[in-house]
Amino acid sequence: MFFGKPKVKKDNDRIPPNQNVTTKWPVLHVGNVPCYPDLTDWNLKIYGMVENPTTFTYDELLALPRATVQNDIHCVTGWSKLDNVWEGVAVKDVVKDVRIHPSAKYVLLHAEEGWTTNLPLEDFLKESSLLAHTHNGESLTPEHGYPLRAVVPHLYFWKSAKWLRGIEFLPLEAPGFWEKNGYHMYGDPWKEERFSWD
Ligand SMILES: Nc1nc2c(c(=O)[nH]1)N[C@H]1C(S)=C(S)[C@@H](COP(=O)(O)O)O[C@H]1N2
Ligand SMILES: [Mo]
Repeated sequence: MFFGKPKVKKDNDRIPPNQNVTTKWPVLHVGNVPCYPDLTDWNLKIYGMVENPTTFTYDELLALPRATVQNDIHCVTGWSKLDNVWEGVAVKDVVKDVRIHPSAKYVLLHAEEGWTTNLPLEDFLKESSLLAHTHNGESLTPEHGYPLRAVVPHLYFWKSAKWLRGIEFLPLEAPGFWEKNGYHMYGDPWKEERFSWD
C-alpha cells in the first residue's frame, strides 16, 4: 500500500508558518533511550474502550499488511523535514479487530517510561497515520524510536510517540506529557497550535 501524496505541491506550500526545513534529523525527547537486547519481552497493548483488548508481539505486528507512507514532519521547535518514507503498519490495520467502542473519542499513546501523548480518535485513524519501524529504508535507530513509533504527520511531531507500547481508547480527552506541560491539546502546525494559549 502507498498512501503518500505525489509531489505536486511547491515546497513553500508544504512548510507551515515559522518552520525551517532541515535535511538533518534532530533527536528530541525527554528521558532515556530504551535498550532492547531482543524483542521477546516487547509487546504493544491496545486497551480502554474496545470490545477486544489485544496484545501484539513484535512478530504478530509485522505479520499485518505492510504500509509505506511518504510525508513531511513538523516539530514544534521549528524544524520541518520533508519527504520522509516510513514503513510499518497502518493504524487502521492494527485496530481492525479490537472493535473500538462507539463511545471512544480520543486516544492516549503510551511510550516507555510512562511518556504519553493524546489525540482525537479521528486523527489517529487517518489513512496517513502509521506505526513505523523503518525510515528512508533503514530500521529506526534507538534514538528515533526503535522498535516502533507512531507517525501522525498532520500534527506537530510531538504527537508521534517514539518507543510506543500502548494505545488506550478513551471517551474524554486526557492530556499527555507535553500537553500537561503547556503544549496544545491538538497541535495543528498549519494553525500554529504550539501551546495551550495559542
Ligand atoms: N516516547 C517519546 N516519544 C516522543 C517524545 C518523547 O519525549 N518521548 N518526544 C516527541 C517530540 S517533542 C518530538 S519533536 C519527536 C522527535 O522525534 P525524533 O527524535 O525522531 O526527531 O518525538 C516525539 N515523540
Ligand atoms: Mo518536539
